[in-house]
Amino acid sequence: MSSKIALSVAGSDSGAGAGIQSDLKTFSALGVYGCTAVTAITAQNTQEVSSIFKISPEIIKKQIQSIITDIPPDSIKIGMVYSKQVIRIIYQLLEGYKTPIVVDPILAAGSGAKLLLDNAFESFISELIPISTLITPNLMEAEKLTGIKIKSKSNAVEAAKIIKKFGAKNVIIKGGHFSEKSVTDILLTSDGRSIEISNSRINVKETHGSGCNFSSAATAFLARGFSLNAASKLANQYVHNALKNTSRVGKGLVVTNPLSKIYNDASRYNILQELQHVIDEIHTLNNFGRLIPETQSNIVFALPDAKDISDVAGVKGRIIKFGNMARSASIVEFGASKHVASAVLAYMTIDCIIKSALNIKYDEKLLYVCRSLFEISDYDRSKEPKNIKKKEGMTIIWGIKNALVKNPKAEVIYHNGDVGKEPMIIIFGRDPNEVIKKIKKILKNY
Ligand code: PXL
Repeated sequence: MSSKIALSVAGSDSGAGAGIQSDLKTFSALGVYGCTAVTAITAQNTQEVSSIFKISPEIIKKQIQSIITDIPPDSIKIGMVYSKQVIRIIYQLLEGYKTPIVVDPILAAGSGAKLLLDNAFESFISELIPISTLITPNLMEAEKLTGIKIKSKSNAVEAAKIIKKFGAKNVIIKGGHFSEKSVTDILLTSDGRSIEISNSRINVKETHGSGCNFSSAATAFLARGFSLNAASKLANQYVHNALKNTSRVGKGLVVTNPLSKIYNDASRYNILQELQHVIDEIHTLNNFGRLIPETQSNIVFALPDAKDISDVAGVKGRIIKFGNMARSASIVEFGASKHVASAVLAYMTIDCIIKSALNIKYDEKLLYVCRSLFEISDYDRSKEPKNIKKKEGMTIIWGIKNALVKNPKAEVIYHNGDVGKEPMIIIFGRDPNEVIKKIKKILKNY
């Protein structure tokens, strides 16, 4: 099988949160064969860059030549270059080279260490920017390159236009450092259009690695043949996921996890499979139909690090009554449940071992059975503060948390309903298998 190939021309980060090490993780995560040309060796961890070792331009030239003569890349990323001699060599080798080149303008580390020497700044602008198909500065880098203070999106477009005048074909100014609720990247394309790429903001402090993740992901998507617009959008989503899954590996900055997409995709598949398995079993259970409330049932299963309902799988269209039996209305899917998924997400904020739940109807006999078999708790919807009631979808979250204050071990949580709201019982478990075992016990005693 032939692979798409990406080459990273960048510095080594011994802490592996950024640089060459991180680029290889991203290339691999996105199914691209990654090659490298190391431009400098940094001795660093999550706290500081303690030392930078220069690599001779001759060796850098040899590395790039070795790759392009035998493993021709489908795209190239240029990261830390450090000196003007290195820029010169890269320019001489890659000017006119017919492959997309993504330039990540790495000027300084998060800890402040200079990763581009002051006397290399001019060459960066006159030699590296003109060979870039796409350049990916963050706000501070765009300010430094252009001398413009970027306070608004229109300032960012203005800065992008200047960088384009320096010779970059396409410019994307990343919006992570804007102090806004959502994050908007500004892409200025080769045909002069400015496009906004928005995503919700992940609530993390300063991280190490996200810049490298973005540029290497864009490089990987370009290698795979995506258009520049598509590659930019996909890279934005990729970084969003990597930021959702940061790790504290040292005492300093947290590092992003560029492999999170692989882990997430793999666990998403397993979760759908496990859930479907249990739903098949539900279809065989006599009398399950007797447990289904008017608003129908759903069974959900959340990813271990679920953040919102898009991370929780459930039955699309819910589980419906079919005489005394039950049938699922449609397929299992992430984001298919709102109510039961919110209950699990609320539970997970207090005890993340619980990742699955099923809602059944409320009646006195069922409540009696549940009470005799399981740890149980409840909440009173009429006691819900008005400001929470007003917010769509907040009641269940408030209710579950309240019930868990009453009994932190609750496996079953119910409420008696409210005006226009059907009372309900929710059965919780670590996974759908555990939930269905509880349901079988209930059915035996009902
Ligand atoms: O995050 C930018 C970056 C890129 N490349 C190398 C680095 C850093 C930041 O520290 O060390 C080698």
